[in-house]
Amino acid sequence: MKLDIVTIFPRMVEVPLAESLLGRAAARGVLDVRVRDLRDYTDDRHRVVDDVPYGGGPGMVLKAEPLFRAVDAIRAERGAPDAVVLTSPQGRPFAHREAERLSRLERIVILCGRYEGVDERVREHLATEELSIGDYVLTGGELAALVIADAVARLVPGVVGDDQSVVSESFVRGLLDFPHYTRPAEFRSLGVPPVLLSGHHAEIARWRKREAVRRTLERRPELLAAAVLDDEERRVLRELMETKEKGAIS
Ligand code: JD2
Repeated sequence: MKLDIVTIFPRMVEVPLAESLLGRAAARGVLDVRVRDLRDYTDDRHRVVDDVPYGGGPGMVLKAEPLFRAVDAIRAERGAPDAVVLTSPQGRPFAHREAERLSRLERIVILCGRYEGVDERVREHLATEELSIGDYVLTGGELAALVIADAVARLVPGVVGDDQSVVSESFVRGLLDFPHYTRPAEFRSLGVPPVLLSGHHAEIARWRKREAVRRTLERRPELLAAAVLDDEERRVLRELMETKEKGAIS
């Protein structure tokens, strides 16, 4: 996968990428990530990327021209992108489904906005999609771009060591993860659920399913509507919902 990230704060993006799993994947050649300084695509002496908003009002707006020129350069050097993602608080919610979709593309560009936002012509005529990583306001698109890059790239085959752990994990199936423990078996007098030490693989699998369903029901019940459950998980869910109802009555 070829990934280009366009920003006025390249170091803010380069450092986390280099330190993470994605840096190692890039080093092995599985991923080809390039961070581009938006100011390199200006044509004035002061490398200006922002301007005052038409219609007035506070704050500045990221200019359209440097962003269009950056994507033109990426197209020339790397081939036509399959997606040009604009990060913004107005975007569609980014979730695991979007990460999976983007992970199947060969060339992706992510544009990081700043200031009060970007010229609307970027949204309408340059970006192919607009995504938001959550309902809170950041100071710019860099952290959102890193979140998207991380979630997408780890789904590219060969980026994470074990492909199996990627397919079996939490959001793929729509349930929260079960609890994990490692050695020692007793830590500051805190134990580990005995079933995990028992060596009974079938019982361990059942316990994990039960805990995953229990946590999801307690913390994120809205996920259950879309979750793909097997017979055992459905049985456990029914059982937990019955005990919950009884608890509510008494
Ligand atoms: C951004 C800003 C509009 C006030 C470019 C914020 C985002 N989930 C998310 N929260 N915030 C962002 C985000 C993304 C890009 C920009 N700002 C600051 N914009 C109103 C402040 C500028 C995502 N994705």
